Amino acid sequence: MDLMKLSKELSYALRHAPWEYELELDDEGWVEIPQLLVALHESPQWKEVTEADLDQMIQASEKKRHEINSGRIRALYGHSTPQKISKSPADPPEILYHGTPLRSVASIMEQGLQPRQRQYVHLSADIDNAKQVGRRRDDQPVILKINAAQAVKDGLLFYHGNENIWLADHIPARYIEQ
Ligand code: HQG
Repeated sequence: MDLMKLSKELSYALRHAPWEYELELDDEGWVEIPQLLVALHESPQWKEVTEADLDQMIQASEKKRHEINSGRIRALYGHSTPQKISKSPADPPEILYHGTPLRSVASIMEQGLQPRQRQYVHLSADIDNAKQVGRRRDDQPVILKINAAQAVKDGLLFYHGNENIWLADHIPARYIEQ
């Protein structure tokens, strides 16, 4: 089974278009695995998929994009559905990073980091991860440094995505350094 393809399909279903699979995400983005399997089984390429395959898909992925708990599954970050997924605030590292193309930097330094199409701004816990994220759009991304410690002191909320990814509602430009 092509686990990478399965992961992409699940990201699409659980981050962007659950209604196409007749799924409804709860407040925290969870769906019941049996319901997800019913939807997947309608497609010929996924008609054999089991919960064990979903487990294996999560294990095999180099990025932790999904999690399973008590018979439910959810995407950990990346959502664009109209109903904002609720995340519990958590304490981020003092410095976070964000990789972006040079062409976006002037606008970011003016307006701050905005979630754009997604529900949250995505930040990286280390420079390597930020580079990887930025390279999706540009070979030579700019790595912006976010003063998360100061932002927390000032009352901004951060949320945990996975071990490398932190989320925020908006990062004002005063916390961003080039
Ligand atoms: C930019 C993938 C101009 C921002 C990745 C980024 C990540 C602005 C783009 C995760 C701006 C949004 C998320 C402003 C933000 N002016 N541009 N004021 N504010 N931007 O894809 O962080 O592999 O929604 O710099 O690896 O690139 O799918 O966010 O370039 O972890 O699991 O607007 O998605 O994960 O782009 O990526 P995105 P992102 P997966």
